[in-house]
Amino acid sequence: MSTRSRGAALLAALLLVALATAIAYAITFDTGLTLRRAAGASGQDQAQLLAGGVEAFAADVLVRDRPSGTTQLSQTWAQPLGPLEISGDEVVTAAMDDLQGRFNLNALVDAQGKIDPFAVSVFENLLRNVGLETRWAAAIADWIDVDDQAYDQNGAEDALYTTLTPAYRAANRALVSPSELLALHDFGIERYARIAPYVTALPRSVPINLCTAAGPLLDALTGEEQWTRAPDALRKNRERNCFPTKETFRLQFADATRHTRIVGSFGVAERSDWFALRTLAAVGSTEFSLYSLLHLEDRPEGAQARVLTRRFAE
Ligand SMILES: [Ca+2]
Ligand SMILES: [Ca+2]
Repeated sequence: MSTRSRGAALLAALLLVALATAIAYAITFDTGLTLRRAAGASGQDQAQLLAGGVEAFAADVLVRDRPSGTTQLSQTWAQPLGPLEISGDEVVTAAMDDLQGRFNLNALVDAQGKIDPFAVSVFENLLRNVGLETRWAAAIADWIDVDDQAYDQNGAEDALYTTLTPAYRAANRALVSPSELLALHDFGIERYARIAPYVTALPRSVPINLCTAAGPLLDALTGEEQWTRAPDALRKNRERNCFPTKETFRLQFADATRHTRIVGSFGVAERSDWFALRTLAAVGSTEFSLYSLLHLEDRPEGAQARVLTRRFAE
């Protein structure tokens, strides 16, 4: 064999080895990926099942708390669950929120879809109490109200939104989610994060539960500054019972007219039908988070908690 052909044979052998290595690597890599994918999918399924179990458990807790007649923070539903280790690498964490302890943005308009100026003034108080500018109250009211006329100099309708890039239009209907606040021009995620724990988007006529209403909301209603800076005092009053009861709340008003307007614009209650459940289920390194909107209904056969909406994040 000439030097030349020996060289060619060596090169061919080296090429074959290189190819074989590449193929072997590709096979190993693909098998590894397939295995990981399979493990991920089964972990995901398991995590979803766990979250579904927690949801059923939460619904049951709500039904069990129902006969007490009030919905208050000392009850079982209000106690956060976990982190709870189910077995080895399965962990769940969950917490339930009473949505009637929040300001219902859909109450900014009346039954005809017209802005309720008193409700706007209460929302301005709430914005102020959480450290935001009061001007956003008019903007969100215009977003919801049926007409196309700006409420005041702080209002915003299509005349503004259609000039933006990209252009869009006001919803002019009840909110489906409080996250629609992010549609307001320049509102931004930071303001949203600050107001989000205090607002909700429920049917307009759902009343505020005084026993679970946050301090800044109670203060927004009374027009005073009693609880915003004293959350511990409010918590203490709620350790065992509903506080304030409808009667205690009424007595807080020096001006009875304001109390009547609160009842007229929002309605007040000592129990709730609307709850949000947040569940995080982890199986190994796979996580699954579930948001469930629960509605408690009284039926002839007893109370029942129905899931109206579910949102997932993996
Ligand atoms: Ca409008
Ligand atoms: Ca308007």
